[in-house]
Amino acid sequence: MSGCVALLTFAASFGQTTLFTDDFEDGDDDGWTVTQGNWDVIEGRYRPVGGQRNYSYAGDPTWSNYRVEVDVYLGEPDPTGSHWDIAFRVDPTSNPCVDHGCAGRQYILLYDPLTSELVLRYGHGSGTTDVLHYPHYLDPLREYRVTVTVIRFTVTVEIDGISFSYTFHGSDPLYSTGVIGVGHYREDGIDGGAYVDNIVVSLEDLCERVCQSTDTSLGMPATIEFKGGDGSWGTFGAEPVPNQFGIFFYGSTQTRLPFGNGFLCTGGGIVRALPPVVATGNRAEATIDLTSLSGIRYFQYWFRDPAAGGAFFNTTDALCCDFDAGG
Ligand SMILES: [Ca+2]
Ligand SMILES: [Ca+2]
Repeated sequence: MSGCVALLTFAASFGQTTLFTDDFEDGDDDGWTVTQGNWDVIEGRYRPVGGQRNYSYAGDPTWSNYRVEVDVYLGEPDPTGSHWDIAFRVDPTSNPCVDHGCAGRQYILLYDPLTSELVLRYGHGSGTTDVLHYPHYLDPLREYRVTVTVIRFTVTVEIDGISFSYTFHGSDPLYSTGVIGVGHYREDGIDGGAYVDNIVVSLEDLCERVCQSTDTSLGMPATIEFKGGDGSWGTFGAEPVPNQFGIFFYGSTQTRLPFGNGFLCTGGGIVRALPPVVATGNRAEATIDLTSLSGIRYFQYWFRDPAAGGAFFNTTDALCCDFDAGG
């Protein structure tokens, strides 16, 4: 959740955007790619069918900050070893799978009934590494609603009334985008009745729209967008804007002062993202280094608009981005 406080909001904030849902009630698994074992849709649920290892993924590899909610039914545990996995920011080209020695590049949440632990793990091309063991017993033969939220490099897990977080950093691989996956492992290879269902993936906005903009020479106000990225970089866009040059900039406070033909929405030690950009097709775009930013920043775009007369320049509205969100 963003910590932005919209002091001067004129445009509506973004709502929750659903990226993907599947309740399997249509009886098929269209949109899923199985990389290990077999999965079947049985009685409106997605089930690993036999075998020791089962893995399947779905989604768009450009997904960055998102929340995955899924019903997980824990089947009969295998006394010799079993776990289910929810994977996220999975690189679908890395042959993701459920094994310890899996080469897939991905983040994984799993439950291990032998140790009664929830485990946060990553796969990195030559195996997997556990970064967090969270002791918590889950009853078998029960369905749980699992929520995994990944914003920047912070993962927050909610299940069974508990919640914990971990921030990937330092020597961890930093995967900024990727699809979701589901996995199941049973040493004995018997069908233990496990399944997943009611999967919802929703966009977690790092930024909220604030302040306002005025009509340009194109006859409508220009807006700024956060188009994706993670903790270390972000791509910002502005449209529709005249095909002139402009500069994205940001500051730590929100203002609303007359500025050119529009408003200055950003204050507090303004930083210009150089070099300036030139809009084409009435769109401007820039990738900005966010590495050193923490807390809240307000982003806006300044652009020349000679055809409009007046001050010959204007601005977009602003985005309030919370770089501590999820932390
Ligand atoms: Ca389907
Ligand atoms: Ca269902």
